[in-house]
Amino acid sequence: MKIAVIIPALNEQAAIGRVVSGTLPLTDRVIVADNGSTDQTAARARGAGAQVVLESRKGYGFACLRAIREVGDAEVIVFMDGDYSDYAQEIERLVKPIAAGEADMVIGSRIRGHRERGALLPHAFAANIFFSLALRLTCGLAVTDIGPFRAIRADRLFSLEMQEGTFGWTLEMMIKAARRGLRVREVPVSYRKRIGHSKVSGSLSASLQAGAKMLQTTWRYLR
Ligand SMILES: Nc1nc2c(ncn2[C@@H]2O[C@H](COP(=O)(O)OP(=O)(O)O)[C@@H](O)[C@H]2O)c(=O)[nH]1
Ligand SMILES: [Mg+2]
Repeated sequence: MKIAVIIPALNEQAAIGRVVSGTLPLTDRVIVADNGSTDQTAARARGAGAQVVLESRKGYGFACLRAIREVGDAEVIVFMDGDYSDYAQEIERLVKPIAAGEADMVIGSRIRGHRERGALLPHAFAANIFFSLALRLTCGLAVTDIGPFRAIRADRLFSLEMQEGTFGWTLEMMIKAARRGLRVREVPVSYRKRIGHSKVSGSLSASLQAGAKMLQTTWRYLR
């Protein structure tokens, strides 16, 4: 299947070149969604061979919404972080159940996979378990993580009519997928320590803000 990879990125100049060059040979198209980085992220992504789209509205979801307009004829869309935490070789593992016709969306679980020490900070670990449990209880989704490293059939993603501009994006996708009867699977993925500085879990205020957005999103789409 034709695979497009979307990488939302904010000030990831130290990591993005490596992420793109590791991903490009394994896929058909790599799109970096730059959210107004003030460093060399866009230039380095382009230099490594990615297509770069710019989104001025701040937010992980807005960057993803902008990038999905560029996937062309891709049949599967993979979302991956730009900080070198995810293993590009594992894209195959995410896409396999979709290519086999067994799933519409596959979530990479860092909880079930191998984590390098310190890669997923304790509060991020706890938050992901919490939201997974909430989805299990309310939507019957058998997941252990709200992992951003995931794959979804392109036609199914467009049918979800995604809207969320914030870090709630990943939850919106999962809740809508469950509610609309998409076949959702989870596979273990590995997770290593990022290159560069975390924009979210590394800071208390950003973690609280992201957590609040995730709570709001869960509430909005479950209602
Ligand atoms: N487009 C966009 N990407 C973001 C934003 N904030 C973080 N990211 C990206 O989202 C991914 C996850 O952020 P990261 O800082 O690694 O958060 P953490 O993994 O929770 O510590 C990385 O690829 C970031 O570059 C944002 O406001 N806009
Ligand atoms: Mg990260």
